[in-house]
Amino acid sequence: MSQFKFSAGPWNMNDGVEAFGPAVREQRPFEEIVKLYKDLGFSAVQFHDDDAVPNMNDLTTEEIKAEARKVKAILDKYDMAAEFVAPRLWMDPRTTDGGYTSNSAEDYEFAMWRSFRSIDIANELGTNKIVLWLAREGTLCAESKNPVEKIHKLINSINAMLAYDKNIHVLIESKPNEPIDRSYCGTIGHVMAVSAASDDPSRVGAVLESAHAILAGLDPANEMAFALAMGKLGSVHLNDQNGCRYDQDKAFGVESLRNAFNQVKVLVENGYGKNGEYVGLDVKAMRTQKAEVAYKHLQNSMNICKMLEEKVAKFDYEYQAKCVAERDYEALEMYVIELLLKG
Ligand code: 3MF
Ligand code: MG
Repeated sequence: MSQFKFSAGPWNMNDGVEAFGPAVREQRPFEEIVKLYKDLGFSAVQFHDDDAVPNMNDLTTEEIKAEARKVKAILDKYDMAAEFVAPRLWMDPRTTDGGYTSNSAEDYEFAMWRSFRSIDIANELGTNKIVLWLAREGTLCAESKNPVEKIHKLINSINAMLAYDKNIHVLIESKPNEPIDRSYCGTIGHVMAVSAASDDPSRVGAVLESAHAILAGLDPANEMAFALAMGKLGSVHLNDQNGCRYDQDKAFGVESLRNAFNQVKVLVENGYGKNGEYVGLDVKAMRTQKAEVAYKHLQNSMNICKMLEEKVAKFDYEYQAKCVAERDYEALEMYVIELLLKG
């Protein structure tokens, strides 16, 4: 039994398309994904704004809300919640240069329109969480933007969202690079600073994705710990990553088990989930995976998380204290490895 409630996004059931090759599997219809997630033991679905309302750019606000209500009915049918809505700004030709930090005033307006509509969609889906993965907020050409001005612009954009809806919480998902060269919000420390500088820090928190921390050369568990220490870890995207290469979104724990153990340990020790936070996954099926079994990356990630919860429950804090008192960290390290390798 897990103490956590799990969530995943529809994009985690993908068709295998990537930068070097086309789709290799059929995209499953949305309702089928919701049913599958329910059967796998998930409690909530994560949404991009256009996962919920695909053609939203062509619709009025009222039409967008009506479409979102149809999605809510599908969630209700399977007794599933919506965890968050994230404006997918990085997909539109109007945000090639970013949204909140774009050099084009018109593109900035579009980004804000999408953000406000994301809040409308979130309200219809019954969640007050907006996630900002700031995919293109930064530069491809370092000299193309004034970074200080743009960081103020980003904070002002978040303030506008907070003002638009007094109930909404904005969670920023840090990532140091990709698809751009240099991001403005690369780590949890950056997110905490933006939160502190906002009009209502109590409503601006963080999403930590394991792979994003690794890409920044940081330890995911310590990044989670930093946000937890500030009371601002609103969600996590558990996955794994083999070093500093392309963003892999591997199944949680398959690359570095000890790292994964420490992520689960810090979440358990700090009562993560007690305020309704979900353990979100952001994992990608290998392109080689056949369509019928292209959900195992999700199932495995959840099971690995649950197995690690059991390991955390077994963790001998008395022995840890003894090792710490004797400053015998070699013994403590060996204990952790044995805990993970032995039954
Ligand atoms: C990018 C990501 C994204 C975001 C998601 C929610 C596809 O590296 O991890 O997942 O998490 O879009 O904002
Ligand atoms: Mg993610």
